[in-house]
Amino acid sequence: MTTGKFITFEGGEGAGKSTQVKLLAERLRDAAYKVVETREPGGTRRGEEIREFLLSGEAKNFGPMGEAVLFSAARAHHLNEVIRPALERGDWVLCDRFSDSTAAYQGAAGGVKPGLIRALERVAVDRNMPDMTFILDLPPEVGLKRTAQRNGGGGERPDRFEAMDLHFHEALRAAFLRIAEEQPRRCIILDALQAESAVAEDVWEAIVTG
Ligand code: T5A
Repeated sequence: MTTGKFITFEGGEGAGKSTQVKLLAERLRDAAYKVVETREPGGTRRGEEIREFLLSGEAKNFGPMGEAVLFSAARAHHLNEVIRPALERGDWVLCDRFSDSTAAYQGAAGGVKPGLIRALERVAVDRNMPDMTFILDLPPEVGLKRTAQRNGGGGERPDRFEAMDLHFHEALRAAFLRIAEEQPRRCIILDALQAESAVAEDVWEAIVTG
């Protein structure tokens, strides 16, 4: 593990992506690697503004295609400002969601045609696909329960996508599993029903075995 890698974490709501980004970052730093932790949408000041616009539901009227364009615009900026410079320095980049989320949320579950999703990916991502993607898989009911608990037992309102019905979340799960099946060299499916520490061990094993 001499130079940094670009690692993304994907999956449905509450699958444990943020938790695993943090745990892997700690482990890599303990091993003296430089690590950039980031997320999508977000990662830059402008990206965080687009995040707020999208997750508040204000962009919902643009429809899934308009939202896909906004996610992709934020992604192109994020790649230019944060991800590529970090990789050029030799740092590791751990990103909570990336282009597979657009393919699953706006594409498979949102109804934007695969050709349009691929065209957006070509424009926004080009050859900067992740080296490795962890797909955290679990039944959507479990993930949504975890996010509701984390959001103060229902005190905080669900965001634009958490608020979608179970059918949408089941379509997401199937979409992520399909992506993993289509791109087995890049994607690793993890059982996200396991304890945090067990998921972290699976992540670490995949990292060290390359
Ligand atoms: N989106 C994003 C799109 O529609 N298109 C796109 O292109 C992109 C990039 C982002 C939203 O935007 C959508 C997808 C999303 O809806 P977000 O707030 O970043 O919004 O939402 P998520 O990425 O879904 O993140 P969450 O914070 O909701 O879930 P995580 O990160 O998967 O889960 P995490 O780690 O915060 O854990 C949730 C809770 O579960 C516990 C944690 O302690 C926490 O309380 N937990 C576990 N409990 C039991 N066992 C485990 N193994 C656990 N792991 C974590």
